[in-house]
Amino acid sequence: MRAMITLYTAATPNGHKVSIALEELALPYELRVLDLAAGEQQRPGFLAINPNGRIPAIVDHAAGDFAVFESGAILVYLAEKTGRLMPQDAKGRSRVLQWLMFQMGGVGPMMGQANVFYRYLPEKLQPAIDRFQAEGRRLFEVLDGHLAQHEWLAGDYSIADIANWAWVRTHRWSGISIDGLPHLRRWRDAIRERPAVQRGLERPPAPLRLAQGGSDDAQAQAFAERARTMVVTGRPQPPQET
Ligand SMILES: N[C@@H](CCC(=O)N[C@@H](CS)C(=O)NCC(=O)O)C(=O)O
Repeated sequence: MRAMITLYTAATPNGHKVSIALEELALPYELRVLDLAAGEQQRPGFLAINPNGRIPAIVDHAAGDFAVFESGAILVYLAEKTGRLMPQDAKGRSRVLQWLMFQMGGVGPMMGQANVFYRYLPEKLQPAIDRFQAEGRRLFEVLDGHLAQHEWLAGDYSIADIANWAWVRTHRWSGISIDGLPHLRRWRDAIRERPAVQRGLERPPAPLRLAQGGSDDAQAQAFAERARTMVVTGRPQPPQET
């Protein structure tokens, strides 16, 4: 039987946000894992689902094959579809959206650029590395300050926690320390314990070293090499549609 939802994804923080949410919501879904270094995200078939040529994206077969792209928009769609992981009153919903936007406009882009300049580009542009790592650290301090007073980012555990957590867990890969941020660490550890989160990180499996930040083992080097190919070529040639 066909799953309710198809998730187009890869083993990245933005992809894992959605697989974790789907696991938390216990929605039946199937994975289509795209090879980003090979440019599968630029195939016409996928561009019809996400014209931006990026993962993640979903197609909801239970809603007339409705396609959604942008990880934040997907999380909101899933929360609204199920009435879970986000309150329905205006203020509660707004609190969740504030911390979701904080991740989408801040944590994700800053850590993403830190990864590009710190890990992937062959040239080491130190001012760029410093800028993105410092801004990432500043955002972590904002999270830590808020979590000093609150168990979760916005009321109960929500899509805002999932979105931020999927990036924060990879802080070592971006070269950004969480030393001296005990509340962020407490929250990071608590979310990591959730069975649905652990299942979501397996779909597809997170590269071990992405979270641990080591660069000296073969797995980390292979991951960085593939990401470098994608960043340097900018727009990989799409393989033949199959
Ligand atoms: N704002 C987008 C970002 C999506 C994004 O950048 N996805 C990356 C993987 S995390 C990707 O597909 N990269 C492929 C490429 O750069 O060609 C979202 O949150 O969905």
